[in-house]
Amino acid sequence: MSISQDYTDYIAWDRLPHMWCPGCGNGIALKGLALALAKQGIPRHKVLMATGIGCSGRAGSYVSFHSFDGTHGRTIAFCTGINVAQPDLKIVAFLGDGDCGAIGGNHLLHAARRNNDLTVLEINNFTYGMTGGQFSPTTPAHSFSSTSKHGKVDYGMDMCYLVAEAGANYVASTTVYHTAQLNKFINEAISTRGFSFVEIASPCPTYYGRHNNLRSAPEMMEWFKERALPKEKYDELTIEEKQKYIMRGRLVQRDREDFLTMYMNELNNE
Ligand SMILES: Cc1ncc(C[n+]2csc(CCOP(=O)(O)OP(=O)(O)O)c2C)c(N)n1
Ligand code: SF4
Repeated sequence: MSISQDYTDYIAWDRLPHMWCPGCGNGIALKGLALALAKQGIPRHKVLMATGIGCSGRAGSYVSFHSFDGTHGRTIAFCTGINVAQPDLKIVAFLGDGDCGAIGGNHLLHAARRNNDLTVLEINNFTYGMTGGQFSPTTPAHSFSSTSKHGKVDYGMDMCYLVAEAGANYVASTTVYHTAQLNKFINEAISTRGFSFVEIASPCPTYYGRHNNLRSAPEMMEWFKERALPKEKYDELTIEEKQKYIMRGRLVQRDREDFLTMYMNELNNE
């Protein structure tokens, strides 16, 4: 198979048009991945996109390389198995905040702790898009959703700090408004051996936006522009203030041995 160097080679154009609403951010994140794969010249037969259930999960249908559609919340667990069976594959999980933060949160933490060689792109639209706009673990406190009509009473979870503390080799966060940074972070994540994680704040004007007075895609993009703070500034905020802002920056970049390397070393030392 030939080496692809144009991002368009990684998109399954014959499967378009896509099913995402106008103004949805999933396509921008997907393009960021395609650009990174092209930049690194990774052959299509060496990449696997793993998705779960959700609007973000449809991304696997729009790529021209291997894709795998897992059950809701379990995709990362499947990825850890695929990684040890097919270590030469570049595995990228493209998951919603509900999928990898709620039902799949346990798998996320343990894959980060084990430092399995895979990349997780968390498309954080602050809601369960596919099922009608219920709140998710990343929905900020006081936000409105179809299950918090009077305002959400618990705090949104900081996924990046959790994954970083669990042991991932690479953790970064940005928004689809900040495309240059988004493309750079995805590129760095897929170049990392071990567990890498990029949280990507992404507009869902249909649900999160509609419930929170951000009814159009441009309004949501303005919100990201104003509310996404560089990490140094974000870190100065109180836990209450953080509910109103999004962190933009890289938390971790290290080269701790990944799970499979450690495993093989242990075997060889016996
Ligand atoms: C085991 C299981 N539980 C619940 C569901 C219902 N379900 C489908 S998608 C979804 C949440 C989607 O939200 P998210 O993962 O954030 O993705 P988005 O649609 O926002 O991209 C839920 C709860 C399911 N399909 N399977
Ligand atoms: S419901 Fe939200 S997340 Fe789903 S496709 Fe529409 S805008 Fe995107």
